[in-house]
Amino acid sequence: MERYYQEDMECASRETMLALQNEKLLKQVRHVWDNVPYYRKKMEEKGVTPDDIKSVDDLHKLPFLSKSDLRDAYPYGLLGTDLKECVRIQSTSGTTGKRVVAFYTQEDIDLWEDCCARAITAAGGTNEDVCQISYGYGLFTGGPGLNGGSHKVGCLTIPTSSGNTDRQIMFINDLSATILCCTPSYAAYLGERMKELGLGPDDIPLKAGIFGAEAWSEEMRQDIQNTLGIKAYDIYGLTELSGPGVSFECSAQKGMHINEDHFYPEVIDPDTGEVLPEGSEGELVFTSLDKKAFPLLRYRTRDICVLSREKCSCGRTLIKMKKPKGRSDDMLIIRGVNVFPSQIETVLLNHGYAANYQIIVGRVNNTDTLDVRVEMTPEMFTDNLGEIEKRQKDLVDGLKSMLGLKAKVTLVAPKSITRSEGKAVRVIDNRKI
Ligand code: DLL
Repeated sequence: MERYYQEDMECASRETMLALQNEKLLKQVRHVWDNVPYYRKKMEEKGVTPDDIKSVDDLHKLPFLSKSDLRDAYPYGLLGTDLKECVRIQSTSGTTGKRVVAFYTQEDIDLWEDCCARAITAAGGTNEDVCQISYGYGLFTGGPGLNGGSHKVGCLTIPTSSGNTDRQIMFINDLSATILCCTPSYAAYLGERMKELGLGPDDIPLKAGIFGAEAWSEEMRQDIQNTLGIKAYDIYGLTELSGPGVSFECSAQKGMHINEDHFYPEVIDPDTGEVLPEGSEGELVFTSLDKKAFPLLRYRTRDICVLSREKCSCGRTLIKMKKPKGRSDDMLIIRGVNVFPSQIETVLLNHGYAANYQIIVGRVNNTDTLDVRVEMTPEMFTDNLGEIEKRQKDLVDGLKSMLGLKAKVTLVAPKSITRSEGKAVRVIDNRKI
């Protein structure tokens, strides 16, 4: 039986949801106009006032916000309340430029944790479960967000944070953890380590995993499910909008339901900004409908995705997004061809490899080069050169048919690629260095 955390919202009729979204949007636009001079100026430049926005159909009139706006407005420029009403900040890892700092009032945290509680409940979680949270705690939103959701559901919560893999495994077994929350790459690593310790899927008490924060392929899901003997659910979110729980997967495991009573989604053409019809692939844009401290309108995520209102077997009516293909800024352009790391991952896993790989891009004599280093699994490990060459050629062919590009493939020994405890870094683009 499917369980819901907030059934009235998760299964609302289309009319109820739309009426709520319209009501919240009008209030939110007024709130931003009155309290966020940075965005008000953008609206004025576009010649829009709150009176022009009567429903979500008018959203396209509003200006976009992008990561560069967040950097320009750092740290307080997009704050929608007095600082004394805020109780927390969280922040992105910010590999380039300034970090994004997001602010929360107590109510903002409350609705964020509700979103995470919906995700945990959709993965089968109840107050009888033990939920181990191996996302990082601290400025990263993964640990704190799911921790709050787990409390709301009433699970016994184990806040291990990431790292110290053998201790993670000890807690899972000693305290009979039934739900594991971490990045998919860390889940794969935990599975690998358990295997080394002689633990098979039937020896582990886990029944479900809630994995997100990075793009992962359907093939990787199968792999993790088999190794850990669990059902693996996807979860999506970003710091700018609160953190994990913007959308979450249900028992159907076919895309994530967006918590659209809080986050209104659009898909746009990333080049022209034009809003695309449902079912088209494009850049996801979100409007936070009720966050007060950091109320972003039409925020461009750079995630490439497809929305769908197809009826879902779980009974939820919340709109769904397909697995994001990756970020537009993760997309590599190699010899003029668009390549997402997730496409390479699909080929590798379809050929029996695990998701331990590195993509190295370079340029020689003005031509881009694509090198894929992938680990052999312990079962396929061999020093028979003929065998290795045959395997490499199979992968070159597989990548050619997926990408339309010739790549160089190098098979490396098991465990020679560094494991990640958080978001995996898979691409090294030497053209940028
Ligand atoms: O990664 C929040 C989060 C924590 C989500 C835990 C899920 C679980 P940021 O560090 O701000 O926030 O990174 C956000 O990560 O724009 C996507 O590009 C990517 N991302 C997040 N979830 C998924 C997912 C957290 N399920 C950025 N699939 C987003 C693919 C994801 N990409």
